[in-house]
Formats: sequence, C-alpha cells, structure tokens
Amino acid sequence: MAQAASIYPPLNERPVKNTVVLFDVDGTLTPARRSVSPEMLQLLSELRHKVAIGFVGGSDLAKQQEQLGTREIPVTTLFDFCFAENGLTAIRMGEALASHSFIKWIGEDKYKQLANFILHYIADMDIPIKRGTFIEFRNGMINVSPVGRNASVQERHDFEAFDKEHQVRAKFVEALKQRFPDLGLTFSIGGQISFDVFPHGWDKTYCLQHIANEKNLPGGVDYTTIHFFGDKTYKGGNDWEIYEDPRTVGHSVKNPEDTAEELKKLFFS
Ligand code: M1P
Repeated sequence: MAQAASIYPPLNERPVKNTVVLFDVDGTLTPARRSVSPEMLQLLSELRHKVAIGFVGGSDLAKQQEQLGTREIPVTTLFDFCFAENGLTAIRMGEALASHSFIKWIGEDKYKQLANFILHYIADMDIPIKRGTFIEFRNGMINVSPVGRNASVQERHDFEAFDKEHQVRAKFVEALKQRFPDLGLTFSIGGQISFDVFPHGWDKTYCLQHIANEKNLPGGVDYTTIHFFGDKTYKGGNDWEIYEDPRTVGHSVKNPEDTAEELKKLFFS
C-alpha cells in the first residue's frame, strides 16, 4: 500500500497548493454500481501528481473496493483520502482514522423501534418483487431497500423504473419522518434501490472535518480550496449538502465522462 502511494509527491509538495479534490463515486467516477474505467483511473493518477485527491461515497469501503479497486490494487492506494459511508470510515494515505458508529449514537432501544417499523412497512408494501437484505447495517448508517440489496442488476433497473413512477422510496421516507420526528435522522435517496438513514450532519459534509484536521498534523496542509464533484447535487440528492457547503467549490456532473472533461479544463489546460 505504502509503496503505491510513495510514487506521488507528499501531500505538502503537490504542485497545486492547499487544494484537495473530492469525488462522489456512483455516477461521478463510475457508472451506477459499475466499475471505474481504465481511462478514469489514468486521469486520477495524473491528477494525483498535481493535487491531493479523495473520494466520498455513501456505500461501505467493500463496495468502493469493488468499483474502484481490483483484486491486486486496494482502493486505499488509489486516493490520498478514502471516505466511505460519508467519512464515518476514513482512510488517509492507507491508514484508518478514528471512526464513530450509528448504533452507539442511536442506542439499541431506539434502533430496535426503527428497524421494527421499517420491516413492518416493507412487509406491507405491494411492489412487483422482493429479494433479501432489506436493512443493511453499516458502521455510520443503515441502508434501507424495499426490494432488498440482493436484487440483481436487472431487478435494480426494474425497481428504479417502478420507483420513478410510484415514488415508493419518497413515500417510505415520509412515513419514517412522521413516525420518528424526534430521532434527529436524515434520510437520503442516493442510489437506485435504497435510501440511507443517518444522524443529521452525517451526510457527505461529515468528511470535511477530516480534511480540516489535516493542518494539525505534522507537516500538514491547510486545505483552503476543496473541490467536490458529484452527480446528485440537487436538493434531496446525497451530494447536495457537500455541494452546497460554503467550504467547498461544487461541480455538478452528469456522468464520469463529464467529470473527466471538467477535470481536464480545471487542471490540465
Ligand atoms: O452511492 C450512492 C448509493 O449507492 C447505493 O445505493 P443503491 O444500492 O440504492 O443503488 C448504496 O450503497 C447507498 O448507500 C449509496 O448512498
């Protein structure tokens, strides 16, 4: 890991000073739930010689490894900062940073009430098909899927189309907000088949505290310019908060090709 990282200049010697570029994963660096292209990896590697780079994704690190890494190459060697689950799991130059957990924050009793409500709601929901894993329990959040996370690629597409027409997820989120108005939870529809549930403020802006802390490390960098690239930058999308945050320069992109074009304009022209 350290070997792959060592071919890049140390963070405080990158030519574009005091700047870090953060990327959403799905729809920004990769097509939804698919692998990154070799062209994008090459571009990111060239970019990393100039400036610090990181990703911030809602999914857990295992999924980002699947999409961005390979069997031989750990994703943690491809970026200076890896922020999985919005930064609740954070890796800096291959080393894990301190993390917090959703279950510690919410407590077992309240979590049980929430999980019971979700499972009853899904049991009563009339949708064309159901698979398995309706709640995925992660470190910094839970992910709720009416069709279930075991859906195949085709089943994902079918659910997404059904949801567009019937607003299944939006209605589900409304029911949760009504039932649990005091829990301090944010509900974020970011992907095709599910939504994420986490405490207020544990959206993608959570990772910015790790970036801010860089200046306190020995030889650390004060990142005064933080670029963020994302595709779900509209209100309600899971890139919205960090895109709108005054600490970042937001770039709204349509797909990975658009990201590449924008990066070339910003850093390679
Ligand atoms: O990164 C966006 C979302 O990707 C997945 O969503 P879905 O499975 O619904 O396509 C999930 O990992 C979700 O947590 C994440 O926000």
